[in-house]
Amino acid sequence: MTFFKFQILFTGLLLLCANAVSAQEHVESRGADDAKMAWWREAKFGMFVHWGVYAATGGEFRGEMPTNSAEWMMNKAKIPIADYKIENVDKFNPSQFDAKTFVGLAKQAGMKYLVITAKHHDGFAMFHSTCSPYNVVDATPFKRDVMKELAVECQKQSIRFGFYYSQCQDWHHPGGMGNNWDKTIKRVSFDEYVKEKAAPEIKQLLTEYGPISIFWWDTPRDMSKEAFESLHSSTNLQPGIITNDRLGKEHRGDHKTFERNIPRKGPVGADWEVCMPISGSWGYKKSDTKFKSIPTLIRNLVDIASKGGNYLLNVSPTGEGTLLPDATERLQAMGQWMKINSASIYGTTGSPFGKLDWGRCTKKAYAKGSTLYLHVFDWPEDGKLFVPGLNNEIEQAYLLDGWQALETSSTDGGVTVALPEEAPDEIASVVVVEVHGKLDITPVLPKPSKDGSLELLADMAYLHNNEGSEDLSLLEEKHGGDSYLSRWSDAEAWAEWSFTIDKPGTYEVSAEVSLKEKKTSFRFGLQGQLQSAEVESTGKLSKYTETSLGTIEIEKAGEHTLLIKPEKESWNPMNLKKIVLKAQ
Ligand code: H79
Repeated sequence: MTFFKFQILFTGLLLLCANAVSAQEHVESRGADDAKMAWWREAKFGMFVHWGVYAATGGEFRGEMPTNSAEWMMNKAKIPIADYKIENVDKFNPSQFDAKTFVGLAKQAGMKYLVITAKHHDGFAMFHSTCSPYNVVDATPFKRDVMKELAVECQKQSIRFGFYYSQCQDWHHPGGMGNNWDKTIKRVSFDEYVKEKAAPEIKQLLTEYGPISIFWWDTPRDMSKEAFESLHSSTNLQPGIITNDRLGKEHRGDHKTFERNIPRKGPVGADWEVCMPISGSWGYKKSDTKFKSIPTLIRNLVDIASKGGNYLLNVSPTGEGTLLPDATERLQAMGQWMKINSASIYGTTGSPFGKLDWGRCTKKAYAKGSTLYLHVFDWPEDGKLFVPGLNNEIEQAYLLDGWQALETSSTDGGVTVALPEEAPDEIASVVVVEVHGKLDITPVLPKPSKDGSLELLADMAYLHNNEGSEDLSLLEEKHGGDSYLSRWSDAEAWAEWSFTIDKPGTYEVSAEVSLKEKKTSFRFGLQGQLQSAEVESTGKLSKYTETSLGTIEIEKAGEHTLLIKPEKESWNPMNLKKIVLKAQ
């Protein structure tokens, strides 16, 4: 080790110690629950597990695959309770299940907590319920309380443990919500279901399974005050337990939830979590090949952390009790990345910057300065990483992988970090920048040039595509130096641009697009004022033309956001190079 490297290592260690001491005081406060939420905010990354008797047939019912997401099979195929018992409950025998290996995988991936479906909407208890024999010990050939095994193992391996419990939908109990297909059910009231099943089961889960850190409700529906109170009060059985916002309508819980979707910005002043399956289905589904790529998964984690949220990534044990190699490989790859880069994730808060062309940023703020973790997705070819708007004095900059020191230079517009030629990681390389004093960042948003026209380029867009995951196809791609929005086959995916203007007024909006099909339609404009537009074929995707979309009114000077959202019924994939706004 050269002396220089040693010095960085030494400073690094000193900083680590200093940070450990001061971290507590300087975590951004979000209110009265700071102490309770501290571990969860630090953790950032958890494993969600959907496991139930639907896995026995991999979501198939008598040779048919009724649903996108296997845990919904009973509902989608309108399976009577008696048939679900024969086809799924009686066949649930996951003899390969080993809690130690399973929890070990979560740990290897760098996950700090695990939340598992104790009971999903099908009503089947994956634990030894004392109030209903419809459970894994009493009703399946397997006869093992898998929740107990996992609870014990998580404690051994220092993984925080939590339960998912479907409190309103229960397609088995005659008072549960959701089952309108099994005509043999002799209905009782929802309150009766709560009294006989939900409340006692929840109480049992919160008293007989050791320390429970999280209770994850799902699909809130209206219920009586009494039912709500009896479910809600049971969480007091575990002091410090964290609950989500899905118990009842308008009940906020401790954190917000985003399902299968990463918000463009984290909600301000709130804790939040994105849950998402690693593949297409939550529960194990035989034919599910929609595994998200390793780059997508790692960049999702980074993206969510850069917005201040947690990532709860779901895996789906099979009917044998194991994960498919597609899942384990991905978890291990995430773990490899975390091994080197986890300091840029754990305990960080969101980015102080707007959109960064090359990737994302997370930060840790201390009394005397801040650490910025620059996650470089697109390694600059000229070796210069420009950090726009950063005015602070730079104490030191280095690569997180190997701690190689990097030169920085400050200019009026920001800081440039000189990078080595090769990216340490193809997916996300972390450049650490330590700055002195309070963060001083000038927001940099695109604004009109002197002639009053404003170009919004493809690489300046925020994409709502879950970081290029397979569920939402829309990518920003580069050809010959220019960026394009492409592969926009999914009408749920959309794009937006933030910018600032000095002069309110009417602006003409045009777009440089290409389109193979006859035409496509979408809505565009400022948030809340979207209007329809249609563009005609350009013959092929490689041929671009500039088309006028119409005019918009911008009433105030300052920051604005322009959106383009596909029209679901009449969308055909178009490529987009840029949007141009011209003052009229
Ligand atoms: O447990 C997972 C889902 O089963 C559950 N929440 C996550 C964490 C969930 N319950 N309801 N919903 C999500 C929203 C409704 C989804 C549906 Fe569908 C759309 C039900 C029927 C169509 C997805 C696609 C599930 C089945 C088919």
